[in-house]
Amino acid sequence: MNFKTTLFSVAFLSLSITIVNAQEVALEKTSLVGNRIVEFIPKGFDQSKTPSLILASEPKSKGKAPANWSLIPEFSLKNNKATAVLNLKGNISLYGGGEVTGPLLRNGQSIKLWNTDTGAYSVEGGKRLYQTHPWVMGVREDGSAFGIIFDSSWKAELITNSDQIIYNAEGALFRVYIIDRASPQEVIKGLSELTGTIKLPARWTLGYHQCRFSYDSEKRVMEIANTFREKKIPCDVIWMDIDYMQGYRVFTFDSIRFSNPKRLNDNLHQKGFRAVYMIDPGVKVDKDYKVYQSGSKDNVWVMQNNGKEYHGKVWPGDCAFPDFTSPKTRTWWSGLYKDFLNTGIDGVWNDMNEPAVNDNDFPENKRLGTMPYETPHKGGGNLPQGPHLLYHNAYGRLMVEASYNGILETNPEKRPFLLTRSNLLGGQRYAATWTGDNYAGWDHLKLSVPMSLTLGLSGQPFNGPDIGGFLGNTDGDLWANWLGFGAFMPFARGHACAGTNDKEPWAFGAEIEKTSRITLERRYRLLPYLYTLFYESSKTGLPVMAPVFFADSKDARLRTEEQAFLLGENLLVVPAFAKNPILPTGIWEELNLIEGEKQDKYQAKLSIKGGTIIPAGKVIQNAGENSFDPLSLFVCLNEKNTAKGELYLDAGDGFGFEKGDYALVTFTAERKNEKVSIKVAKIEGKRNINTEIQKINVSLLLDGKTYISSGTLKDGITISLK
Ligand code: NBV
Repeated sequence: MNFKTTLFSVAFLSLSITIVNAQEVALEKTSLVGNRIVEFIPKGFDQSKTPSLILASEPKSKGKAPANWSLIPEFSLKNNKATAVLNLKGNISLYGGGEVTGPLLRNGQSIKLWNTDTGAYSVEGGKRLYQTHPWVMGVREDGSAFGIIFDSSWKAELITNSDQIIYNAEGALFRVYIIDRASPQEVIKGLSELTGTIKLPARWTLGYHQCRFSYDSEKRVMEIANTFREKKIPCDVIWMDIDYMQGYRVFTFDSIRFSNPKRLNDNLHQKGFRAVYMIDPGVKVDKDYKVYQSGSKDNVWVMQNNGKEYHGKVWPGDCAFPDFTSPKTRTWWSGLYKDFLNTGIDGVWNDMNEPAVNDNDFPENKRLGTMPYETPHKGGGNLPQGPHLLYHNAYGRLMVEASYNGILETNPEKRPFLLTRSNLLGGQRYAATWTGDNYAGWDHLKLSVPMSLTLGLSGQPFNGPDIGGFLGNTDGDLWANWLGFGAFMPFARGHACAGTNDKEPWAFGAEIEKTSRITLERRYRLLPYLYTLFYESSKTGLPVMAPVFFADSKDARLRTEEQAFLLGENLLVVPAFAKNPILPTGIWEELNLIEGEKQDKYQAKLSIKGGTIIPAGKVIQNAGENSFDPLSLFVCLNEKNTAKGELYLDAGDGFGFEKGDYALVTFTAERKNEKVSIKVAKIEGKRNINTEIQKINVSLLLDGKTYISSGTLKDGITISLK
């Protein structure tokens, strides 16, 4: 045999082995578990090998799958690794996959599901990010849609070809859920019926957030806070990144630079700010450090197969890692928040929880950036013992469950605010998120729109990018452009990496400062609308920031639009950078909120959809101030000369709303001849809002003109068009 034939036969042999090894796996059970939601269980599926870390609760069978159900996954196994394939018929637009780089439309894409610290999204060409969302939604030509959940946290690859969705897991068989409904919106609702929704966040979390790695002393934090107030630039939150800690030890404060966190937090509160502090999972291995001592005593650490603690390097040097798969560990972790939060901390930021480990001193072929795959996790409760390969993608999700519980237990009268870098589909139940370490460049500015949209289409509405770009220096032009539309994203936070230039709204000179003020004033005027959207999202799972095709899922033109976006379904946002955006048809009227915005080249263009009413407040400096003095309603009539809109309001924090202390007000408008009357059609909830909303100003936007009038909740408002 000459050399050539040997090579050929080796290649042939491995090819035939591949084919022989892949075994088809039949379906064991198919059942209806919700309104047009079908569960598929392959033969041999074993929950002790693939537990569900995604679903909010165990689905209950409601009978057989509909006889004409057409979407049926095919399972196979190769070397004990499971694959599921969904064959697609027709022309389908694919979306989802959670946190991804690349286009909004996912046809012809593939991603790796292995949560990774990926500065500038550079690892594997951006195919592998910080989070795992084994979820794809397909929209058919007729506007109907379906979605598929691969209920697994094993390391995996998700391929979205136009004719096939393929999920290759590096682990055991898993269950699949398919939702098939009349529209993408109904499919997203189905996703949240299975995986849960966000909890209604406190109102202050919807304000502007200012962050930097790091404002490194109490003095600097107060300088930043005071500057916002002096310059009258609205802001609600200042963030404390890792440098507030004592030698990067979590749950400690630097004894010199942050010697009195209570004083700092009190001072921030006095000025109408909230304080959010970072907590990482790695706990410094230090026998004199209380957290390490108590964790060791309670046996909470991830241990290696050889019985020794697993140690990995992170900011503080060698760290031990809580094994969050164990309920006992999660309880221990929750308990750490009490003293910490009692210094007056309002919110928590969990970072590095992929978990990221710095193994740069390892030889290149041994670097994993996290724990070795075979590292065992204890499990407990519903979770079996299992290797890191199974639990890695759930590490951040289990951490935020423990953090969330600790925050709530410490302050049961407040709504927890938690931001996480890593998560798993379903983890929106515990934490908001941001899109990790982007960089200050035009490509990442533009990418931030499809990234946020895709997270929203994957069950996580409360998300946003580091506005301005985290890595690298930012110039005024980039900053103002980014803030110009970033201010309309659900989570709006400016952030900056250590060693980069100042990136606060005033850091780029007077012109950009003015622009930034206008932008943030626009966001703050829209807080009543935004808060209403978050309320709706907490009920339905619908995205706060939605793709333009949500305006008409039958309109094929809109399927690729990823510059413009919708806030809710009634407000269209076209960023200043957008070139030839593809916009929905029908009546849309331009909405202007702040004087000077129209002449400002950095501001996104806002338009209201015909048939809708958008509630707005006045310009305030933080979300705690009275916004409804007066309440503004922007009205845009449809072809039938009517309009409708909702306003949700409550105490802004706490859980009184669950007992009825809220008001969901429905406004309607109707034109008869030359008169348009606007009235309250319905108020749901027990909150008395007559003192909160005394006066209402209405702006009717009609054919490019604005008609103004005012009135009260009780009497309504009439506008004469003459
Ligand atoms: O804690 C520092 C940073 C943080 O500012 C950033 O937002 C995280 O994504 N963190 C990552 C650690 C490493 C940054 C190079």
